[in-house]
Amino acid sequence: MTRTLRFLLGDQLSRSIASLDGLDPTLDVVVMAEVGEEATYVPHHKKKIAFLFSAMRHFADELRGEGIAVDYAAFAEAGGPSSLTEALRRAVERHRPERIVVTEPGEWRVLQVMRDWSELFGCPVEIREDRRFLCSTEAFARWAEGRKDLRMEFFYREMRRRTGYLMRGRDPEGGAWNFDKENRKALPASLDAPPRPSFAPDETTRLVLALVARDFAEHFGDLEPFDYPVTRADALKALDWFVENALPLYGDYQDAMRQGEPLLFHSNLSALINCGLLLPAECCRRAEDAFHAGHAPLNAVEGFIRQIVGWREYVRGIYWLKMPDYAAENALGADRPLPAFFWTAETDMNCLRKAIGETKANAYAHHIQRLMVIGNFCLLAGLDPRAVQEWYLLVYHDAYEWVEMPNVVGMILFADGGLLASKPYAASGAYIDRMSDYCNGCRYDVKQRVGPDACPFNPLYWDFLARHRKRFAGNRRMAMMIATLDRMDPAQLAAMRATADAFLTALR
Ligand code: FAD
Ligand code: DLZ
Ligand code: SF4
Repeated sequence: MTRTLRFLLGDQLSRSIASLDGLDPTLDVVVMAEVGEEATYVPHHKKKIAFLFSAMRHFADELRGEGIAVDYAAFAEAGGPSSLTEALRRAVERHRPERIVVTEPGEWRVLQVMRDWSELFGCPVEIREDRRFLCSTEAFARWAEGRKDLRMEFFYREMRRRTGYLMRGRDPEGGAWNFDKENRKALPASLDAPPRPSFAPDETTRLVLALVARDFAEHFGDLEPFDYPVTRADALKALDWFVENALPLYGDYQDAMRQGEPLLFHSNLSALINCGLLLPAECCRRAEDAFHAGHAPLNAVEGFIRQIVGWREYVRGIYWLKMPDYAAENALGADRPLPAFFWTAETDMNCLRKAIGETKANAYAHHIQRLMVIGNFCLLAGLDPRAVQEWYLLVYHDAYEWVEMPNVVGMILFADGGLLASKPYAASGAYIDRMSDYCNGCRYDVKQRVGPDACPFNPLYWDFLARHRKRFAGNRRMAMMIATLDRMDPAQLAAMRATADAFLTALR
């Protein structure tokens, strides 16, 4: 007899996840399933599917190693369960449980489905809080209630107080909450990024790689080489490596970009945290310990902790606060389809060629590539928010709607009209030139603003400001840019706008 079925989703691979609380190995069964619907509701990058299926299989083996019964459905195109609901229906028929226990899912879409399960299966379904997050959706809603301004910075301070990270009593370590001003250095040519550890595929991963090559051949991205950690033990090694080798310079060069160096000093831990192999709290604690041990400076550790207890928790709060309407936001009325080079990386714009090419190869790009290169282009070119959301959700190994959507809708596209960002993250080519070496290898000239050789970011930037002048005129943080726009020689502005128009018309 089975007392409780505990259904674990592919991004819930933590031994301390709430749905495993109170598990009785003599009576309970854990259910896990690789299903086509989750892999194809957007056609995820091949590496993301391989990573998750392999991590799921390893996690199931670890549970079995503890003597826990796991009913695992491996992916099968014919005959296998096609959806989470179908997988659970079959498991309920097999085990006839007294109840089902799950942890709340990361996506609104899945929560709607989960809420129907009890009636569908005639069995009580308990949906438990996802305690991996340091702020529950209810606590976030309480924080947001009645506030006019939902800026991340205010939320972050409260999270610092609540968690105690980098606090001295009631005051922040170092006398300030945020050391971002120190975190915008350009990378010196003489400084090399530290070599990364590689995690060679074992037999389980090799089987998954063969499956993905066969059944998801049409999906975006390169499947191999694949060297990602897929177990808790290897994820911990990746965290150790980061804290030891990259964290000390993480802050200084957080915004820098270099050709051929996709990671620089970034952690590459997001996919591991999001699927449960690492806990956000343990990553912050490790970074904080490195600060107290004198191994990493405050600007690096504060910057890293802010990304996790600040941005990561904040975007999740915004997602659950604003869904389902958030998905359809389009405050700037953008409607241009994605250009073909988003899938091929074949463009003369070197920064985009590199950032999209690395995305295709690695299912990863670091934050500034996502925000200030690809995102900046999406904003300035007026790309359709729904198409941009889908692209970001399918190309990155760490992408789930709860984190992807606010970053796209709020952070890069300003499609929520300024709920998340106080001003759009719009920049001309000069920003990319300052923070990277991309412009050296580009067929466009970053100094030019007009004509066929002008860096497209320059005319697009001014055209964007001119197009939305009325909306941004009232925004204090945009005052300088609007004043520069207003002072511009009308003939020069017209020439730039014609250059932008010619570029956009030629986009396919
Ligand atoms: P690091 O620079 O080492 O940062 C440390 C950790 O902080 C990350 O692992 C991540 O957990 C967290 N973090 C940093 N920035 C953010 C942020 N803005 N929002 C949430 N968490 C953050 N991150 C995802 O995990 N999944 C996504 O689908 C995703 N989509 C994004 C889409 C856009 C348009 C943008 C601008 C950002 C997106 N991010 C997303 C946030 C961020 O770019 C990635 O978390 C980061 O690049 C992952 O690399 P890393 O682990 O090396 O990060
Ligand atoms: C992303 C993903 C993929 C590709 N495949 C599966 C799967 O086969 N089975 C599963 O349980 N979960 C998968 N996931 C993760 C889910 O999409 C994720 O749990 C939901 O989007 C909620 O965050
Ligand atoms: Fe990108 Fe413009 Fe620099 Fe080319 S010149 S790499 S398009 S910013």
